[in-house]
Amino acid sequence: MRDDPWLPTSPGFWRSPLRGPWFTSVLGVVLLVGITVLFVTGLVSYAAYNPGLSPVNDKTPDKGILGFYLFAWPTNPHWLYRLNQGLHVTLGITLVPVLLAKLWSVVPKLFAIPPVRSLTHALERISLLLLVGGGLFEFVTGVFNVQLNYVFPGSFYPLHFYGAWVFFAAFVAHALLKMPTALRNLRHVREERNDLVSPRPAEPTVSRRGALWFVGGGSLLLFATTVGQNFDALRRTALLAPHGGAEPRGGPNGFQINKTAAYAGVDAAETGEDVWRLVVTGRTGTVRLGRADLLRLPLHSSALPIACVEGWSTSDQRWRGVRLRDLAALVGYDGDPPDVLVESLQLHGVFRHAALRANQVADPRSLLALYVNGEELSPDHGYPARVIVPAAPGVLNTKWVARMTFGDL
Ligand SMILES: Nc1nc2c(c(=O)[nH]1)N[C@H]1C(S)=C(S)[C@@H](COP(=O)(O)O)O[C@H]1N2
Ligand SMILES: [Mo]
Repeated sequence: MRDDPWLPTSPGFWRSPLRGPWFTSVLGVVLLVGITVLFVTGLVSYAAYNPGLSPVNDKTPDKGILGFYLFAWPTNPHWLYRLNQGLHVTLGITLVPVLLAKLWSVVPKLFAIPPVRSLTHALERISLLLLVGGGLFEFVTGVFNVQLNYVFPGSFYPLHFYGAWVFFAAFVAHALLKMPTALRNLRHVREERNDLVSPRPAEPTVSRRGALWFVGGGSLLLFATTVGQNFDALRRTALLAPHGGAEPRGGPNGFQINKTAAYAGVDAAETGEDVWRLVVTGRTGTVRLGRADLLRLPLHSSALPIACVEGWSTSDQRWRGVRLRDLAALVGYDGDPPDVLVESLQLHGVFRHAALRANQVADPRSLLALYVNGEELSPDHGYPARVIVPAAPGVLNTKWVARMTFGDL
């Protein structure tokens, strides 16, 4: 039965002459570098939410020891999140063909019998299960979040965060175990016999190098149709990105929109000059400001991008509005502003509110914006007022702001 070539448990069943230590090792080394970068940029991206600041930003229970590294997210340089997240998402998508090819190259091992030969072998197989399962899980949740526009509202972060730690732990163990073999395989292009090499290989239809070019070509194609979502001039080339394609409209407000006012259930009846009031609360009580009141405060400009966790971003837009720290000063915080909870007119949805840390409030470029690129905000970009903070992920830039509560959260 063991040698019945009709069963996947038989080594003779797997006939591709491409499989072998060299092919697997090349892909492994590419993933070693790529996945390490994905892991680091992913952890950094998670920190950017200030997840420890308030359950409003992130509800991951018991980040516990896995959250040991979290730090107060800085506001400099102002493109920090844009770069980090652009790298994370673009690289993740680019590596999909490499991951699939790597899994294909070792798939006979999945069917090897006996499934477990010894205790060490059992441990190795469990770590492989975590590695393959964890890897697929991270790539699938990541791609779904990007493509389907937050299919897991609120639960994506904990899933992707815990998954990343499980995956990376298995990945490190695997890399340490296999590194010496991989390096040896890369030096001796001549094939050693191992259990990846088919005992009765079929006629080759493509060389190993040709197959690698094929995988690399797939990666290049994905890269070329994704990376453009981070650059206004290239956006049209981002065919595979949900926020690629043409700009939404022309004009000053003609840049990417995450959720429209209609989607958020915010309608014109709530945002008109005579109904909308911004309610600001702090140490000295509450003040209510209409748009005309805000316009009488000192207005400032800052050039800042919108950079979404989904991996798309805009170039710098010119925002104009009231400094967050000036609003804090109105309710009793002169000089040293505290954290703030920002709530919007939107009644449902995880992004209807966000917490900002004191350093973000204090930055002179952080605004409650009323204008963008010389024009009033459009309804979809958050009219009558939205937050914009340097270096922060898009979700912290709350649109249709209704209420700001200053004080240590
Ligand atoms: N009230 C509210 N604010 C919000 C959101 C939302 O859904 N509701 N989406 C956020 C997200 S995820 C992003 S990326 C930015 C996008 O801003 P834009 O649509 O103006 O480009 O808005 C943020 N502000
Ligand atoms: Mo976003």
